[in-house]
Amino acid sequence: MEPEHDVGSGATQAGYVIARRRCLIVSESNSARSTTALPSEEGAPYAVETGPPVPPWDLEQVRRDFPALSQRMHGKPLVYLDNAATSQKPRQVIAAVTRYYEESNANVHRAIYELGERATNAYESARRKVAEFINAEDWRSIIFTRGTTEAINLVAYAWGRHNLGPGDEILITKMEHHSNIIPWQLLARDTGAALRYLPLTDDYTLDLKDMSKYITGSTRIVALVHQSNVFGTVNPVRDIVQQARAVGALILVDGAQSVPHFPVDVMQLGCDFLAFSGHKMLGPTGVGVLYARTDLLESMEPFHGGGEMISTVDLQRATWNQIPWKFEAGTPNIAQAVGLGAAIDYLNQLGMDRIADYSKQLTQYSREVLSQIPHITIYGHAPTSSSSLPFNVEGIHPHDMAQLLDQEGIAVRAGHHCAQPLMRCLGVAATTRASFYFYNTSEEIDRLAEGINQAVAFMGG
Ligand code: 7TS
Repeated sequence: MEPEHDVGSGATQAGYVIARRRCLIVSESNSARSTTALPSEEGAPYAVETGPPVPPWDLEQVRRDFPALSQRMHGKPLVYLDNAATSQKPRQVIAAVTRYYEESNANVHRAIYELGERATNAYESARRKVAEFINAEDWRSIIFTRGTTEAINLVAYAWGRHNLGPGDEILITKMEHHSNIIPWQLLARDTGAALRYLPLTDDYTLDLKDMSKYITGSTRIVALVHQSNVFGTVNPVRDIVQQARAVGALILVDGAQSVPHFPVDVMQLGCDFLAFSGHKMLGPTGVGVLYARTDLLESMEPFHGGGEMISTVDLQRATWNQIPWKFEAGTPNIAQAVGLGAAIDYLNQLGMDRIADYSKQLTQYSREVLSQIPHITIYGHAPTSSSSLPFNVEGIHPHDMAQLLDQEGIAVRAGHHCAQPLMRCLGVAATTRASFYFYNTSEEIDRLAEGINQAVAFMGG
């Protein structure tokens, strides 16, 4: 369905120029730094230079589409900065789900009546929208799952358990979310394959200089995150795809954080699998996507058994439905898929390029503002990183920080962010993380900085 208004109309190009500077973000504590003057590239001190980003759309109008954002928490206007965990939902998505239940609800594919046809059309047209959104060549490449986690498990079970054995290697990275670690640990345990990790550099980007040591003739699959849920770092997937191709390995990309934030084109990436979640890109919970090359899907065994995924069933045997339905056992999340379709319409109206630009500028601005706080450590500083800012303030536990910020109506996440191996690389058990989306404002970032300063004062810093 269409948004109720043109969410992209009246756009002005963001008048925000990122000044040349030495990277402000440190991997060590900022305690030695002046709170008002930061080192410029020439070594002269300067304060925040760039100013707040100008959104390329009418931000107030966009925010009115998100009912949850206009609430108050503890008497203060909500500042929602936990977008890496899940995004808020616009009215257009909520309305699409409601309308589906009011006008089209029936089970899909089997009904020989009009209502059933409506449900099937709504569900299958959402699949086509997803295919177009990530530039998949064939809509049959799109499998609806519950989310990224299920999509990765699908590959580990339906491909991995039938194709790997002792002597084979699975390569992941130290930057992964647990969803892209545990399925491979289980697969390695069950098949005898080895699980290896691409290391990180000192500045917490992927260390690609000895890639040929890690991507070898034994590597059968490389599974890596496109954009880190902790740092927001965007990894150079295309380079890694080329290396993997050279040894005949498959590539799975965890797109849980990338697909919501910038244009992702599977043809351009050249990956074999891409997993992502609807709920992080304005869609409902309970729906996600596995994109996979159709020839791989044809050759793979089913994941779950049950209705919908079969063609014929005998007492001892069965044959499988065509793809993609071979991988969608049972009644699917129909309304949620319809909601995801509406979410894609909304994102397309804004434009994924403009979403990416604004997110980047917002993240840059937050780095500048937060890096002026005494005794703060902001982790990671890859130039490609966006949408996420993990930090700690000396002497304040991240959970205390999140709780104190909550009192100010500011929602951030504290913990290991389901990335314990990465936390170990950082040498910490947890961080506080602010993560942004296109509906966030620079004023909200100013409030975050103010909230952190108040927390420091409260804790006697
Ligand atoms: N991969 C990445 C990179 C993620 O960020 C997440 C969720 C997942 C996989 C799992 O997605 P799901 O929809 O299947 O749960 N990340 C986060 C987070 O950073 N905080 O809460 C969930």
